[in-house]
Amino acid sequence: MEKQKIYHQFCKNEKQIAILLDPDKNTKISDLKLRLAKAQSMGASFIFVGGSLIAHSIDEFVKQIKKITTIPIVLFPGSVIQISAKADALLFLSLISGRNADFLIGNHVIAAPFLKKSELEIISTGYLLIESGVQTSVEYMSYTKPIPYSKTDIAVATAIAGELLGNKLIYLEAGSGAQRPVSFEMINQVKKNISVPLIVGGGLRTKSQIMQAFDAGADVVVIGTALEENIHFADL
Ligand code: 1GP
Repeated sequence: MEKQKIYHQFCKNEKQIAILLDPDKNTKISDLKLRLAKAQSMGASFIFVGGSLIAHSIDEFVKQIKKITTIPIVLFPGSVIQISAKADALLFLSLISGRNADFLIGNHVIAAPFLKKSELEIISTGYLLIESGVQTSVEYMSYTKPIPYSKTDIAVATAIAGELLGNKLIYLEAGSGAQRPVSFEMINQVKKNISVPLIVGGGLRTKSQIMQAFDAGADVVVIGTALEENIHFADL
């Protein structure tokens, strides 16, 4: 595969959509086909694959997706067992809003020998969890505290630190199914202070929220729950 092909796609100077598919929530092939058809019609640039638990094989899931669509598959792993060499790329997430060493470097060390041998494109990503009203799976599973909703200055400083440490993407995450998405003020301020692409996800449920996130400075928005709940969501 062309070197850094997927990363170059992230860096395109245009607003892009990623559809998040959880292997455990897309067990029926008919649902998966519907969601991928929707992803295609929305013009999604990426299919993110990941979740908090793992009841189904990631390898099989990636293979199924590949049979249905040519949209690039980017792993968004909740843990080291959510890695498949059959995907196109992997977000090598470092949970830099937290202070749990396992999610900053520990899991990365465990996965590194496998990743080095694989042909996966590895994209270093600074992952910031932002408080969103209720405790989310990411917060619970990672044993980390999110950045408070209104503490824009802390989010900005964290994102800058991530970029200075070499992160190639910054991801502002409210958590899957979040009650409220990351504030548009926070998106705006983080975007102004970094030069790498900015991904925003968690709790984006309406077309207007997506547009506002784009207007505030998100380069890529991630949609998971909204599409799981309503296949007719946001005819973009
Ligand atoms: C979660 O950002 C993603 O990691 C998507 O969140 O499921 O709320 O769309 P939703």
